[in-house]
Amino acid sequence: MTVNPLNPEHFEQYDDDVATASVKPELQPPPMYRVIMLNDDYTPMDFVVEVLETFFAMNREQSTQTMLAVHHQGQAVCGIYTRDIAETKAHQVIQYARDCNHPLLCEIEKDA
Ligand code: TYC
Repeated sequence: MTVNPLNPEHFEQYDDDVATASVKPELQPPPMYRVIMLNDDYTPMDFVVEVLETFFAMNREQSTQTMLAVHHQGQAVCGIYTRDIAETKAHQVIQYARDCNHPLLCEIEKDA
């Protein structure tokens, strides 16, 4: 960035003959990703509720409502995270479901 000596945020310190400017770093919040759970005809409802409680820290009420939203609408957002965390959660859910012989799937998409 350009240092503007008239901008009070660009605070100047003088050390003998040398002027240095300390400026706030310009940080952007990281892009966020939704983890989306998909409906299927075979995964038992109580298994989906257990998954939502285990991987998305939902209580029984939240996980039941989310499971029913997926069941009736085809999909629902179960959490919004930074990219690495969203990818990890989606992989963990798919692997756990696979280990339990259920076809449950999750995907991720960039948040608006
Ligand atoms: N549709 C499934 C059933 O009738 C239940 C289900 C809900 C499956 C949500 C997947 O993400 C899901 N057993």
